[in-house]
Amino acid sequence: MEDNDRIKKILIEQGSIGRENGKKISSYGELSINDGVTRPAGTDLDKKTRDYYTELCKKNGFDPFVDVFGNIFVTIEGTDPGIIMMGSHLDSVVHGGMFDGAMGVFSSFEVLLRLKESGYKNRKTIVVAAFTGEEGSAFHQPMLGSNGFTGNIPKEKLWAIKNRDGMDFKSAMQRIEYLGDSEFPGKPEYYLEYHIEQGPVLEEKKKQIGIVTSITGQCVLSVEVHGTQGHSGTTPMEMRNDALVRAADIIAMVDRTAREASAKYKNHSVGTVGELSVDPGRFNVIPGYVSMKIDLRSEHGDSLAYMKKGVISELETKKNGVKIDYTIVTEVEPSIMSPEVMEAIRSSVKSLGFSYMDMPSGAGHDTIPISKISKAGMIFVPSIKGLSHTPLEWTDFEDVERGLEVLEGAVKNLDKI
Ligand code: HGY
Ligand code: MN
Ligand code: MN
Repeated sequence: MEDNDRIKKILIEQGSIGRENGKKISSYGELSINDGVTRPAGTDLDKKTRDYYTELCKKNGFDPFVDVFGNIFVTIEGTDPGIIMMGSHLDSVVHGGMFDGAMGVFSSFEVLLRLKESGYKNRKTIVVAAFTGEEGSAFHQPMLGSNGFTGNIPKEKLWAIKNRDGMDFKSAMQRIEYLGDSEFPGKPEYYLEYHIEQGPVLEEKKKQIGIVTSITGQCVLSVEVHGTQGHSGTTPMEMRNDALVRAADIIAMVDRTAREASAKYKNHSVGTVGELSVDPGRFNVIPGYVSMKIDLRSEHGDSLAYMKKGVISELETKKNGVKIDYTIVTEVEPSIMSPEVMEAIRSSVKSLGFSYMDMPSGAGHDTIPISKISKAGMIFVPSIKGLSHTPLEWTDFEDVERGLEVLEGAVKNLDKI
């Protein structure tokens, strides 16, 4: 297996965009927890990454198409009907790594280049998509571009979604000059997403490739706790309506319910409160207001429902004299991958002789909405120590190359159908 320098060079270059110190990192040992990648959708750093990608496409003879959601598409037209699409996202979480999403987009483009350079005669049209705002790190909604592309969120509603600075999606994408004036013509018959595992399983099981069976179900709730702001010195304990104390109850309850669900259903159920803001957030003021997001996930619908029920009953319990408002930001059942696409991936892995295993995905992906309109599958490669959504996220370039070759083989297998 040749270690293709081109994709390695590109991943190292793009990995410096949005990194605090702008360093080009070429090995795991060079990573620092204090030096992550931050490229939220619609920001200047998102633009810089998009510009880097579109320049790469143009330099190689492609003409990128940008749709009304800022999704970027490059295409090799086929002679027969049907679209095979490969895709992922270029945006990142705040203070994250350089592989989540980006590895999939740049590797999918590398596959397109290899098909073109080898003179491969594709029957179906083959497309690479870079979807906008998968992470939800700028806007209060994840998987923006793929939800727009599939019609899961109507255009006008999606365009009006605001980011954390209060700017709506349409204005933010116009500002970075990535808002097209039409939708991409056509929907994929087959969709493949190549992605890092973001968990410890492949490394633990010593497997080179993961063939995804399903993607976790998810329920994200946005919660506001309204208490009474006051003086931390003069206000007696029995007179307080402390918003942060009530929020602490809820956080502990989310953790407890997820552990209960994992034990009760013997599966991978998780609950997290990773985003919280306290107002006014000073040591000598009783917190009057807390806003936070609750992220519940499970590979099975019944355990997700168990957690959601428990959390909502806690949110609706009157305590501490505070008022709680909540909305459900996203709610999606587990997404089952297409057996036909899984088979195309499996036969590609076998012909390459790599070790592999079938596995669920605990992370969400653009494949979730896309799998509702097409036959979809995902290819995973190992994450060192299972780390992701952290500056220490890393995948060896030999693994990147292996997954890329599996992707190319799977595309060719689907093209034969
Ligand atoms: O949150 C997720 O699982 C994905 O990385 N956006
Ligand atoms: Mn991702
Ligand atoms: Mn992610």
